[in-house]
Amino acid sequence: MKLQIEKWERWFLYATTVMLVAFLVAIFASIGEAGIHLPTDEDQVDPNLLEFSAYESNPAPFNELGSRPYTGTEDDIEWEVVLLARAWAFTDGEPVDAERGVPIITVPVDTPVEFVVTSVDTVHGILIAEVAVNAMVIPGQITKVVTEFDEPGEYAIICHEFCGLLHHNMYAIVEVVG
Ligand SMILES: [Cu+2]
Repeated sequence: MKLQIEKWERWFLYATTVMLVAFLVAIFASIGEAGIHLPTDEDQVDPNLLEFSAYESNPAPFNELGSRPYTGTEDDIEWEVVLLARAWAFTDGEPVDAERGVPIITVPVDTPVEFVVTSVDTVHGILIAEVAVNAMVIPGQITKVVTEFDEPGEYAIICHEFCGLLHHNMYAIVEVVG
């Protein structure tokens, strides 16, 4: 007996197959071309060993916080900003700005900058709305985001994962200088 499949159902089966293949291709392209992968041990740090203020004895790279020329191995990164997050503040290792009460982090314009961030307590986030920085900051996990600022000026870097009572106060300022 011949199996009867209604015309539109047949088309739906074709469409489903095409989509599954397209998704598989997308997964392999993201691994191969874009280098997107699951976190590994390399991207982790023991959050119990991290101190927010007395950071000098933290595991690397969080023993040297701040904004400076990039020292890593990637070719296309020129500047790095290493930060720590906690409820409810970011720190770049420097005293907070006396007037604003938050860190002001200076980076150069038109330069690929890598932000390297982790949390000492709970889940936080980093969002810089004007550029493509939007990532979770998880205790034990090292968050790395690369971006570039085309215009000098001030950019807010805010926590966008609700992290408790004073979540709305949790931000820092990136000052882009040209
Ligand atoms: Cu937060």
